[in-house]
Amino acid sequence: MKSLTRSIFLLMFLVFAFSCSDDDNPSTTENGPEAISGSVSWEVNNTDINHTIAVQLKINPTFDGESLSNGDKIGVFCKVDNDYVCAGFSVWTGSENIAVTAWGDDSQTTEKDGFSANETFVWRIQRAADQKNYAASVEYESGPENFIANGITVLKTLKVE
Ligand SMILES: [Ca+2]
Repeated sequence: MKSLTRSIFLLMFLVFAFSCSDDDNPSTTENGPEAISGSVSWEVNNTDINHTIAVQLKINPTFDGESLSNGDKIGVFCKVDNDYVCAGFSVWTGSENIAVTAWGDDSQTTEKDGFSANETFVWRIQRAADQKNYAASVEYESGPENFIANGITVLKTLKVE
């Protein structure tokens, strides 16, 4: 009789332990990258001022630890009023080096249509799979880390996490 009671306790413990680990799984998923809410425009104004940023195949950009997919967009955004506007992007192929052309503000137009001198690059990714947009973080290998006319920069890392 004693061993039966002990078995029941053991069984209850196991059921409890398993239900706890089940509860843990969804929260692990929730801790993955969070998409930017609302619509994000990837329309770009091609002005005559630009800064080139190389994204080499060897740096292996990642989304939640997995390599980016063919068709994912990698873009740089500049600040206009209280919003971020795309000022250059390139499509990742997964098989070659790419370069993102960041466009500068055209001083001949009154509106802000690109990066100001020394403005910080804000990086975003759009996944080809579901068209969702995510904030990305980068590290720089060489070159200026802010916008400068005719600048050339090489990325060291690019990830969404
Ligand atoms: Ca302008």
